[in-house]
Amino acid sequence: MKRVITYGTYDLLHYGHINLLRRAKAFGDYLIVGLSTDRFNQIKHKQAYFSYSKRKLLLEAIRYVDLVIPEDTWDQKLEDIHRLEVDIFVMGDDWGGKFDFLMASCEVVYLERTKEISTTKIKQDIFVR
Ligand code: C2G
Repeated sequence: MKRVITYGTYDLLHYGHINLLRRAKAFGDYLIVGLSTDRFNQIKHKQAYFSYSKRKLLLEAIRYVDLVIPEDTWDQKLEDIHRLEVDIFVMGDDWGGKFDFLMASCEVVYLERTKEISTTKIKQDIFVR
């Protein structure tokens, strides 16, 4: 049973997120998502449109996602990986190299981001309509 983990805010869920989750799941049999809490989003200077509970509801409805846990801090990843016996850590390559320190505990994979879509772009495009 290969266990995969990834982290993010996943606000205004879009096909770029789904592409990431589908490819992350393909590395194993069980995918855990560390979903940024509203408090952690403040630390990340991100103002999510949907609350944590709404974003969690959406993620849990995705066939690739097996478990959603709260992401409260930058440095919980190592503890999550050990506690949840994670084999592979996956992130989009906008984070390339940022989490290489986790290589001591699990495989680290950065996947190419889906081009020309982002939560910020969705907000901008809707705003100007
Ligand atoms: N993503 C992607 N393609 C896009 C947009 C996002 O592959 N067009 C990926 C990101 O690379 C990330 C995941 O989808 O792996 C979630 O994206 P965000 O919600 O923007 O995540 P972020 O705010 O970068 O939070 O501790 C890690 C942070 O919580 C990551």
